Amino acid sequence: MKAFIINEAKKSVIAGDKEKAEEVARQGIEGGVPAAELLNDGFVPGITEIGNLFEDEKIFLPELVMAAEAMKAAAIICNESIPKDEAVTKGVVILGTVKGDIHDIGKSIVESFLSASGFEVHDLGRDIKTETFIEKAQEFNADVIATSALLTTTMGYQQELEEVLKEKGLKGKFKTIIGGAPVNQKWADKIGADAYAEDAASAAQKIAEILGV
Ligand code: B1M
Repeated sequence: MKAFIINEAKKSVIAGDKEKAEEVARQGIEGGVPAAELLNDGFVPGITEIGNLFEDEKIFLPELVMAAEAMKAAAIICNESIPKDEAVTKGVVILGTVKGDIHDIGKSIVESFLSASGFEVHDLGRDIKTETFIEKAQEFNADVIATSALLTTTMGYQQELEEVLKEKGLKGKFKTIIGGAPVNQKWADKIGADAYAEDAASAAQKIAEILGV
């Protein structure tokens, strides 16, 4: 049953079938399949395959958009099923996708994992300017600024954030963590980010590590 649901999840995203993806997500959650498994083993491999087909020009933007809509709808249902831990606050995190970048599916999964792990998360959304990350970090007295970038053309804004924080003398005040498909530890080291996380679960672990909580 579980293997069937997970396979259906993958197929629904590849088919760009939003209604089916929502139905499979609900069935999976109600049937006791953990949201993380539904996402990691079903929906995410589906959207990854679509990304590869798009890169190889075997499908085009309309199909990519339809698959993304199916993926996003399913991710919303999975994310909602992840319980938020409001009893404790391990730290305040400002989260968003950087300027010029509208990819937000992975960022929203990160939000769910961080909230479930006891962090107070202020998700600014996508296409967020460097100045806005800093203003919001000051407004909410944040511990961490967490940025997602999915494009090689936008990951430079993660570097800009480090530079502006330094210029403003705020580099030590706010820790930074970066993520997103084209990003890696080497990039984090190069730009001077405090941490890099490959996925949503490790984002929660890495933030706990850098804050020592
Ligand atoms: Co776009 N896109 N896209 N896209 N898209 C990519 C990124 C691409 C790799 C596809 C490809 O060609 N193979 C390619 C980028 C190439 C490059 O930069 N070199 C690409 C392109 C080119 C584009 C457009 C330029 C296409 C066009 O218009 N011609 C355009 C850009 C728009 C813009 O941003 N300005 C575009 C548009 C879109 C859609 C709108 C159709 C849609 C996004 C919808 C949305 O997000 N609301 C979309 C999608 C869906 C993808 C792919 C297929 C899937 C992304 C995704 O959601 N993955 C993607 C291919 C790919 O990545 N394989 C692709 C699932 C998600 C769960 O994973 O986001 O990686 P991910 O998040 C993971 C980890 O990365 C990590 O944890 C998450 C969960 O485990 N993580 C963090 C993410 N952020 C983190 C932050 C952290 C820590 C971990 O701490 C802060």
